[in-house]
Amino acid sequence: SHKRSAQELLCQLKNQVKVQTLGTEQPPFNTQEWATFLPSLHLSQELGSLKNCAVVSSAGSIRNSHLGREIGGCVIWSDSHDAVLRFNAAPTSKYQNDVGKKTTVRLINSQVMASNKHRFLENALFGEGILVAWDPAPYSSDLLEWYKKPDYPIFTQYKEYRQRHPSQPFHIMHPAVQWQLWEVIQENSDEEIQRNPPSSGLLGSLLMMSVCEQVHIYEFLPSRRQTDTCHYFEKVQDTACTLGAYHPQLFEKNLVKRINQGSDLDIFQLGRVTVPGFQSLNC
Ligand code: NCC
Repeated sequence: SHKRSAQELLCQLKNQVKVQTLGTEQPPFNTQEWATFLPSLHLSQELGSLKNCAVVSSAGSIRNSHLGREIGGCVIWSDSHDAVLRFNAAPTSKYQNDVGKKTTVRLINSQVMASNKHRFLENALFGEGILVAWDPAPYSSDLLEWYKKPDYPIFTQYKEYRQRHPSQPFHIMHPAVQWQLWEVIQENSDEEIQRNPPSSGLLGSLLMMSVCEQVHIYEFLPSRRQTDTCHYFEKVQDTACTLGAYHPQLFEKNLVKRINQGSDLDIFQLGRVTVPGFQSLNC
């Protein structure tokens, strides 16, 4: 079969993956109750249109990268990115030298929202920026089916959080996004991949590509600092963190490698991938 070029792949992503958050248009969310919880603005409206954005993976290999200044967000540093996206419970405090300071968007999976470990409802770490939650919904993306039986209790936790922190913007990603993205990964892989949703890393990258002119993705493709340490903020060692067990991470990373517009040296030295935002593409 024809192997798509970088431009073709980018256009396929732009046209096949509609990055959207839940609104009150569709059942079961078209109720009075949900209208009080779900934000009135969609995420793209809330973020507006951004120029340079950064996506910061949680990989252990970002440790000692000194990428903090480049990623930005500190008053005494120049702000090289207009928006920074981080994942799950990844902290900035104590790691600013390597991961930067500000958090504009935090993408969290429903497991994080439900686990006791992260104390999601109280932990101040989740208080900065716009929250976006997702849950591994059934492949059908049928909203009712998902609503009755989410993988983790995303809806109860979401409501509880909104009640406690009513002024913080908080969106839920539409489950169709993960499966549209999964289809693109599968269509561009030689092997049959497991039918599990892509990792937060790829979902977050797509999210930023849908609102930014250009996106830098840090330490998603491993640099020369590659390590078995899962996260930059924990001591846990696990090779599956980088190449994946549940998520089709190997295939995700191959896809990102193919759309990278930066050099291989940037990946090797900085752990940096550069991709255009959808608005910068002519397709
Ligand atoms: O580890 P996690 O991911 O929170 O990492 C966020 C994203 O960073 C990229 N990453 C991370 C570590 C690593 N060594 N290499 C990487 O490239 C990945 O792109 C990853 O998506 C997730 O995707 O949501 C995930 O969440 C964790 C876990 O639920 C949370 O950290 C909360 O504890 C999952 N781990 C487990 O279930 C044990 C992980 O599989 C995926």
